[in-house]
Amino acid sequence: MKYSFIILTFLFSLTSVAQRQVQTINAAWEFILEEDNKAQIVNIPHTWNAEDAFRDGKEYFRGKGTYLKNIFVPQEWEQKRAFLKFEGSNQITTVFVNGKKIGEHRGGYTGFVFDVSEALNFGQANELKIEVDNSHNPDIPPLDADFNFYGGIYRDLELILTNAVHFELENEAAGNLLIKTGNVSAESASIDFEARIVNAADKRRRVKLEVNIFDPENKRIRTITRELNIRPGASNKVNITDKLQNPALWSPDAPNLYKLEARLVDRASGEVLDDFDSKFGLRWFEVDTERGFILNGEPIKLIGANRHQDFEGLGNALPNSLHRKDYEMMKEMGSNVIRTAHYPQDPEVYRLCDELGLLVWTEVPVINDVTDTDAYHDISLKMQREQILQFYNHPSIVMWGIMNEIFIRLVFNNQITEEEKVEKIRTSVELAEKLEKETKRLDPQRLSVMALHENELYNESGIADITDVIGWNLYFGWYSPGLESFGEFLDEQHKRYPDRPLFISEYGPGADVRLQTDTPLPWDYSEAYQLELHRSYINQVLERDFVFGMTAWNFADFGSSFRQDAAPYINQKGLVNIDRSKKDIFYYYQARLLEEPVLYITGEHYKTRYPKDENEEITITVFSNASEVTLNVDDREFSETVEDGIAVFNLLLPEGKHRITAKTDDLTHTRDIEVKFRKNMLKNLEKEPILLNVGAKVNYTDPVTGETWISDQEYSEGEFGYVGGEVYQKNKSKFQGTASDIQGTENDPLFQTMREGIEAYKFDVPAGNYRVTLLFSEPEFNASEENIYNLSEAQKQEISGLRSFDVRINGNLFSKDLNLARDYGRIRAVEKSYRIKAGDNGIQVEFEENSGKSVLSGIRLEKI
Ligand code: GCB
Repeated sequence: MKYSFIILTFLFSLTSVAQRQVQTINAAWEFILEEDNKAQIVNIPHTWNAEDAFRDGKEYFRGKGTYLKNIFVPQEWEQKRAFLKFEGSNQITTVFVNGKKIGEHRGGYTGFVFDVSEALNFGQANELKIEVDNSHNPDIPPLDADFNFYGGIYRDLELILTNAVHFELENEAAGNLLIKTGNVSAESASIDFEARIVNAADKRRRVKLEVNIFDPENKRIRTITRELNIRPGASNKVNITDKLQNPALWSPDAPNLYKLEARLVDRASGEVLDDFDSKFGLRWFEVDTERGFILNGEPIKLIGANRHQDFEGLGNALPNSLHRKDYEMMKEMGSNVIRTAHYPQDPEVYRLCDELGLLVWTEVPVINDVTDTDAYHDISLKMQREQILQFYNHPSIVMWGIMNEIFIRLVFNNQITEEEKVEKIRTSVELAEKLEKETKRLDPQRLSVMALHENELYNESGIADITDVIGWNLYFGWYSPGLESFGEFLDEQHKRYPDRPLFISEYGPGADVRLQTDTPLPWDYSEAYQLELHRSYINQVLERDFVFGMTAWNFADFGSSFRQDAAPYINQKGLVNIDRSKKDIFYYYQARLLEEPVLYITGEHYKTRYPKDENEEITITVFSNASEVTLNVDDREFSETVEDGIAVFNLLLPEGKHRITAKTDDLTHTRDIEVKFRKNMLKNLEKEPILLNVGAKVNYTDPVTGETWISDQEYSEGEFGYVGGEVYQKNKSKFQGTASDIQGTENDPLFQTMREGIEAYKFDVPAGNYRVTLLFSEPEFNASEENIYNLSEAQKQEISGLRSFDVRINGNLFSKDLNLARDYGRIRAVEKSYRIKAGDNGIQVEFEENSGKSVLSGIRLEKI
């Protein structure tokens, strides 16, 4: 054997009870990544992309990883059946036992089970080898998406031991047995339990199936038995139906759960051969365009969030406790609905949604594009079957999603011919029809749904008419202009398709807690703009009964390797950060959604304010669901009425520290803030440097140093500021600045925004010694990763021609022919400090262009 193994011995007590044994085998696997071929010991849940997806962007490793482990198999197992159960492994998983291939599973988001019994050697060590491959595969969804396809066995791995006679495990349901509930009303509910029993022994077995049902108080309310004779090698299906009177209904407010326990008993010996249990819930629902979503006869507006399954530092390999934390937080936020975008999530997730009372839209990862092959279509269907069968019993699930934005690649592909386009549409519509049919065949009761992006093609192609309901992913106020256009779009859709129940499956802007302002704008990544957009969307949905709900994009920031937002490789549309610390907007949802009193002064990341002087107001925003909020600032008191969960206080405050206390009848919340006047900054230079976020309208706070780089300002006499130039905007993008991963810094937003063509930066300081630090980065040159010395003459010429300027401070030429691209390379943070002796004319930093335009990203002035 090539590698040294850790031998694991399982200590089963096989003598007394002989029913099913389930245990995780997560610990200490030897792991080798194809890329480096070095062995290491890892624990499952595991991914090999937890770091590189956030470091290397699109280049994160997609390929093969191999997991190895030796397990000791006792002689007693010879009479048993042994299974490996994967809750999820991305994306092709191949299992070998003692060198023999057992099977392969394709698809990274659903569970699967392999029967390994025949390959085991008893009374000795057995080698388990699991190969996992997350390479791009044109036949496996997702083909392309705005999230990372982290490779590895990233959910729990279990070893299951059963008797020869057992409930079926090795099928698409991965061991789940279906509990179908029907005709649910306040008076009664019918239950149909479907068990499939396998006899892997070589003789006929006489068994008894015993089913017990427990009510939400855990009181046994039913015992039903069936006697069966099962031929060797056969699998028998048994249905047990029952009717319950006056059921305790399941709902977000009262998530009542029943439990079903099934046991297989040997009729001769009385030995328990296998067991299965599952919770289930009783509720009914419908949706219509007039009254919205109706749960147990009552209309309920669905408001919540989407959720991706990754976490800072862990990729997608989360312990159950972190899944739990997310869902508890979403409940705490006031959500009653969750979309598990864009794929089935950990089984723990659905259990939690049942327990917490969160309605669920869960979907298969058929997203952005479709491959026109049988293989692709078939695996999409298989994924949907696995999803439905594995999570069938969860009362929280109300919608099965079949696709997300399936035309988005097509729409943005300008290389595609008209003919190819027609073919793409045809295969996508065909797949949607097949998925719809399969979904309804397996579960006629729940709603089918697909999510669309803002494009007419969904209507024209007819794809939007396939599922029961439609979800629109709408980004007005972000990718498309105008917050109000959101409602107009919905009204227009409703007018044209009055019978289509609509849901807003995604909306939201990027927001980075390091960026703050009182005067927000789209694409400034400020928390204030995030509030503006969410407020407007909630209002516009609440005004429209034909929209039955909405889920914000996204609950948490998540990894996306191609993204170049304010924080590179992270989609920052989260209501909480990727480490789950809360953004202010989280509390806003509480104020809008919770019944219990809420009061929160915003600005957890905005504690220092920089008005010009005592005549410029600062804004204190308070969230509450009371009708009025009182604010005590030092010894003064203000009152404001609450509108849409917000009380806005525009205050003139003196310089210094202030304690702010907000009060409602029920609650008090206090926050300390500090006010610093810009007009006094030059005077205060002895104590504190001036830091400017040049070319930006937002303040940037460096979380490591705690320093704030204040928004830029134009020079006026006696003050400081820029002269000339304009805010840099790359390729007319919406984002002001260059949305890039700036090399050599964690302070990307500071270097992403800049002023171009700037003539000077001036500070009217008194005479003295100063240090001026200039922050630059070349925004244009980001095509080549090449080492500057390897470039061809032509490339060198091109770079040299980009921009060159001289930096002169108080008349002294400090930097001649500063050529950022040539001297430092692509989008890289460059800081240069200069010591200055200022006379009576203050400090003037001048930029003289030799070719192209000058740029400046930031400036720091210190007295020394
Ligand atoms: C969408 C996609 C989602 C993206 C999101 C965004 O419409 O469905 O996967 O992450 O937009 O942030 O652009």
